[in-house]
Order: sequence, then C-alpha cells, then structure tokens
Amino acid sequence: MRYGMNLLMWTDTLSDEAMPILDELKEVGYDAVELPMFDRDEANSVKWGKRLDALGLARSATTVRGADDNPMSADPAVRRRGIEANKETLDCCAAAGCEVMAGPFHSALGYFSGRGPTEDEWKWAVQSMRETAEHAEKVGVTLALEYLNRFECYLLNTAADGARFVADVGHPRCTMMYDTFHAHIEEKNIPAAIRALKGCLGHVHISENDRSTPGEGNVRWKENFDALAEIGYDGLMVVEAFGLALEKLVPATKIWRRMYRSERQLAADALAFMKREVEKRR
Ligand code: LER
Ligand code: MN
Repeated sequence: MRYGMNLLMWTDTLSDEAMPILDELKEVGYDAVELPMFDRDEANSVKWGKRLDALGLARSATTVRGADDNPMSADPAVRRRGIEANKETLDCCAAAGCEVMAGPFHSALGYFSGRGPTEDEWKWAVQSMRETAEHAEKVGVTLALEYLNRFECYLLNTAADGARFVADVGHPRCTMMYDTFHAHIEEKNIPAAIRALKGCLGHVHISENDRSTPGEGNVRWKENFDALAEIGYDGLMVVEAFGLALEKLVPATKIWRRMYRSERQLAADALAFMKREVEKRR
C-alpha cells in the first residue's frame, strides 16, 4: 500500500506559497500527495510535477465539475464543456505526473434536479465518461470515479451504483473510488459495499465522519480495513480531511469550523493510523 495526503486540508489552489506543504508531507513520511486540480494550468502542473519528482512523492489529483460543465446535462453543449474540461484536467494531471484523476467528475457537484437520474441522464453520463476514458488512455492517467453522499450529487450515491456505471462505461481506464465518509452516510453494509467494487476499485479516500482526523470519529474503521484487505486493495490510500480554505468545494462540503489541532498533527496521526490498520491485516 502507498499512503497519501490530500492538499485540500490546506488549500484548493496550486499556488507557489502552497508548495512547501509537499516538503512537510515528505518529512511526515507520506509516499504520495493528492493535488486539487481545478485551475487547468498545464505550465503550473509541470512545475508541481518537478517538485514532486525531486521529493520522490507519487501523486493523484482530485477534480470536480459544476452545473455549467455537467457531463450528464440534457444540453449537449453543456455536456461537451464537461467532457472538454475533464480532458483538459487529464492533460494537467499527466503534466504533473499524476497516476490517477479521482473525484465526482461524472456529474455536477452540488446540483440537483429534484429526483434521481433518468435513463437518459445515465446514458449521457456513460457516453461522456467513455470519451473521457479514451483520453485518459492517451495521456496515461487512470480515472477513479467517486460516489458521493446524497447531499452532494444524485448520479452515483452507492458502491452498487458505481460498479454498474463503470461496467456500462466498459473501459479499462475507468475505475471507481471508495470514500469512507460517503459510504458511512449511504451504505447499510460496509463490507458488502467494498466487495461490490472488487475488480474495479482504483482509489481510496480515508475520511472521518466529520472530515477531520481519521480514526477519531464514528466511521466503522474495522469493517473498512477488513474488507479492503479481503478484496486485496493495494493502490493509493489517501487521507481526505478538510480545512476552511475550500472556496471551490464549499457548496458541497459545508465546512465552517476547524476540527483539529494543526494540519501537521492531523497528517501525522492519520498516517500512523492507516499504517497500523493495514499492517495488522497483512
Ligand atoms: C472529494 O473527494 C469528496 O469527497 C467530495 O465530498 C468533495 O466534494
Ligand atoms: Mn472524497
């Protein structure tokens, strides 16, 4: 297993001032970092990739789409913007050397029709994702689609939805991801959810029920780590904890309070927690 930390704890922007966080995460002992990939600036992505290469850190990225570039919109022009935005983001991921582009970029974050996905919406989302996966193959990045809780999106809310979606897309570059926070809200049975992703699980977010230090809250950690070991998951395991500086995600994440002592402490505690839990099951 390789362990990563998401930069969303500190920032949603890859600015020069944020770069020293990478050195700090290396010092703490991480193998990987997850980059917020929202700005689609290829030159900046190359710069971040070089710094990560120098530090010997692996990397993934997180991205989202909104209502005006929704890949499952009824409006073909909006869908086209969604596909192109996903492709451009993939180019930035490749420029930064990311293995995986993760996140809920299958549909608009924080946008709702007032009912579940229609057959047409499902079909449009599948078509958009197939074209995105073909581009992912070209640039050598793997897609890891994130299912979210019902308050953040309505296309994919459970592991079973995700497994069906990925099967419909039917492209080796299109995998699912699993986030313990969303599963904690939506799943009745955590082991069954993780088993549903066997064979298509490409990425994992380790995230507590309050999005603060993993291991200190209400997520059923034993069941999660047991089932991940059972299905043989051995990819990137990335901590997702959120701070207050998240302008681009606030419509979905709704974080208004600080829930940890320091970012560094959270990162160190989370790494020790994941390693302990994974080692126990080897
Ligand atoms: C992102 O990884 C995530 O979990 C979402 O809730 C962000 O909106
Ligand atoms: Mn997540």
